[in-house]
Amino acid sequence: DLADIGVTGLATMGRNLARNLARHGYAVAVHNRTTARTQQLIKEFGGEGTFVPAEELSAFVASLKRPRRAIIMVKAGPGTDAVIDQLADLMEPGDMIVDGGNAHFQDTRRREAALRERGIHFVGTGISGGEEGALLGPSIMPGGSTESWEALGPILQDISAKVDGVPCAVHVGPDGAGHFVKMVHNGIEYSDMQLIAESYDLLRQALGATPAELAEVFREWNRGELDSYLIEITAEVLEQVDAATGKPFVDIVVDQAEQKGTGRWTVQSALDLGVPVTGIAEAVFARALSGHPEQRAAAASLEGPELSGVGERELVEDVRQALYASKIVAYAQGFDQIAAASKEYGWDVDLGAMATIWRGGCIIRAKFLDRIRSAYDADPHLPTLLADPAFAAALNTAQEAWRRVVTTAVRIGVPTPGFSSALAYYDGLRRDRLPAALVQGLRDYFGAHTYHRVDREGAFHTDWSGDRAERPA
Ligand code: NBP
Repeated sequence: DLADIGVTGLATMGRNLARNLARHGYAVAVHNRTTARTQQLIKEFGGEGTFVPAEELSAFVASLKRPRRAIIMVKAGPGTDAVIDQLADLMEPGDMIVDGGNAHFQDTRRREAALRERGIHFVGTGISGGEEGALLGPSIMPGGSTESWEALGPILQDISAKVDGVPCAVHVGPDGAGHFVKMVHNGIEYSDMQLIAESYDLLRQALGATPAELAEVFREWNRGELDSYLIEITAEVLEQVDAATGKPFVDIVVDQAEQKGTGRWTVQSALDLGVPVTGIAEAVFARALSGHPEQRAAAASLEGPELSGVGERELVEDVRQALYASKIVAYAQGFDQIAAASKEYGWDVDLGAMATIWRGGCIIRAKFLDRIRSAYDADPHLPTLLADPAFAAALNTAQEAWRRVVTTAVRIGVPTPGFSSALAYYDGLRRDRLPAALVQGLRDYFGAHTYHRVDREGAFHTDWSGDRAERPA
């Protein structure tokens, strides 16, 4: 019998995705470059459903029903190109190749265009939720053609996470749209984690609180509007005690945060699109700063204020509000970036639907996303999430606490780039006049770049080096 769908690349993610498919009743062809992994899957989990193992890629392709549906789950990069080439040579027009790895969306656009020439559907698909999500239900963000979504959508929705019965999988848009949205998801994840880390750091330094006490604070926060997977696991990580030393786990971990690159990609793309994703950028840079021990050692003797025991208990609620407000800003920026890319590449992404599919399965899953969905339901053309009445009300409530938190952090010398830059963005966006007027004036002075007037149409230039009279440009 022929398989309904196939998975090639059976490391952590591919293996669990194949099992998820089999558990949902699909006959799954399985293949891996190194055959031992395929054999291991059949040996350990063969009883979970119908697997059709293949040693050679040609046998794998031959075992698929037409039109063929093959999911690639290999390490992103040149390996993916190699596997796509091999698969495409074995396939026929109308067949579908799904790349479930973390590819860069520009690679996905290139691959999609090349395969489209050959009549093969290439479906770059963001999959979030890590190992557990792949097995129990991830959030799935497929790009590619509408025809491919018709053939793949029901299967992907079947194996995805569900929230209130709604699958966390929708067709994001053509070509690279799925991988783009997955990239921004990861960027937002960076920002969420940075804001959590700043909250922890500030409360620990200002109150002299222990990690175990702070675990309780996060647990409490998880009962309110901050309810989310990342806040929940923060409590678990903070209360963990190292068995070897008896110290808090967080104190025995080297304080250098690593990154695989999707946060950096998000910021690079935002720079190209001209979208200020300051929350994500600060999170990426904070990790980069942590990763320079030689500079940190060289700067360690620089002076700062006294650190500990200077805060009041009210600071806990203030920090909660600052975290929530900064989170709204970071998401607003991330959604702006998706909107800008959607326009640039003609994707027509439904922003509310993105909030919907991130509610379950993925790392940034949170109650909060329901609010974002409601905001776009109420106004699909919302210029910024900050202007949604519910978010505006939340920001108005939080802004005083947010300022106190940033002030306290500056006063005691605890770096809070996430909180501070989010507040600066908030203040920048709400200002009626920005000093950009002066910047533009300077540009006209040294480079004759011209300016527009507030009271008349047209571009103007002042003859700065001559009579300083204004002329139409
Ligand atoms: P890895 O990213 O560790 O990749 C290992 C797999 O790639 C193995 O099956 C390996 O085959 C195969 N492979 C490589 Br490497 N080069 C190959 C080549 N030239 N030809 C054929 N196969 C090749 O696996 P993973 O952690 O399961 O992740 C898979 C994808 O999913 C990645 O793109 C990752 O970014 C993405 N992703 C991962 C997570 C996560 O939480 N881990 C979450 C979301 C997305 P071999 O067995 O023969 O060496």
